[in-house]
Amino acid sequence: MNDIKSKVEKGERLSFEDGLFLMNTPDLLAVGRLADIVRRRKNQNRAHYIINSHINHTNLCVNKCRFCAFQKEKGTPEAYTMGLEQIMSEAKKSYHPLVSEFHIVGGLHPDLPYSYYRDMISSLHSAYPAVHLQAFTAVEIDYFAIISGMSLQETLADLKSAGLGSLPGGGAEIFAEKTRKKICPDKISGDRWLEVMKIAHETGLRSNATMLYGHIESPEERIDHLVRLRELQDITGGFMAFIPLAFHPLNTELSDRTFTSGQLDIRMLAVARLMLDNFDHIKAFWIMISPAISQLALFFGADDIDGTVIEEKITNAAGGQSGKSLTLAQLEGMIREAGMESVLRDTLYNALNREQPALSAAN
Ligand code: V47
Repeated sequence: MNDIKSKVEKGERLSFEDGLFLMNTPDLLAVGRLADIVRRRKNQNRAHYIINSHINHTNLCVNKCRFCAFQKEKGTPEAYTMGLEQIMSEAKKSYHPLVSEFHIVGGLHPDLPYSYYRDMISSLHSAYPAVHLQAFTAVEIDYFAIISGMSLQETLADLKSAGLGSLPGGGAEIFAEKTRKKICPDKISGDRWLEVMKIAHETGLRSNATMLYGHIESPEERIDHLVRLRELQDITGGFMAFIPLAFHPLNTELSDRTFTSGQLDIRMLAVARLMLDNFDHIKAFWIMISPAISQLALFFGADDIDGTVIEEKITNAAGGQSGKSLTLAQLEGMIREAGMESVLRDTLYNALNREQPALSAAN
């Protein structure tokens, strides 16, 4: 631990072995103290939150991931696909002038044409030009390239010209091939996920990155995942935030697994903060790990607790207990009570003026 401490204090990069040690040491508080040094170096006393709304346009998906409770079969009672009008009406329902982001993720629908996704983006962008559209994981982008017959570059550039602002970090799951094949055999490989992100960054679209943990992955695979993200970030610098996603087992094919523990949730965030020395932000997504643990995470490397969210369906389908939305006052209260300065941000981490958000930063 002393070796690692000295590297952190000098701002030196940690090795794979260092990461594994941090993943396994019983001294969680020591890991947290080191993560807090990096957090403060990068973000001082600031903790970020955003006023956003999630739109999940369809739960039909040709990938049948074993960890997913959101995916439904065509023709079953719970299957749904929103038409463009319904998407616009969902957006209208959740919109108010403080909303700065629509976060849009859906399944890989078996039949919809590429024009559905392009129209969704251009219609939302025309109706809400000041709202940043963070939409479509790398997995969805790869699928759109297939159904449209365009290259990845063309697909991304086309969506960007329609109004796409950035990519969320989903679909990364765990990169390690053996485990990835077991939990999501139909999904694109980890290497392909990284390739899509590389091209997105080269196209001028920034993105987030995630990792699904707490299923059947090993500590080595978690560190391998972080190292691969760090390597791509060295090349492109396009990632904004890393978000560890805690596996929720209910209604999934891995329902014999337990929910993640508080110590693992906190440790994952702290180790990510220490390993991802080239990421500016580590996000504790309260929907996945509860508002209480997210608040504690601010002492263990996290500088962001995501947002109001309004309605999220993916975690909810798999037994999420944290509810569907938090108010602005609740998010601010959590941060202030932790002794930090709450910063209302937009998707790209520009600070917004709470009274006049639309005037304070350009999307
Ligand atoms: O890719 C699916 C995960 C992701 C389960 O970029 C599950 O800011 C837990 O990526 N238990 C989609 N997780 C959501 C996502 C996301 C969320 C919040 C913020 C951002 C961001 C991105 O949800 C999927 C998958 O990894 N997921 N099923 C489950 N049972």
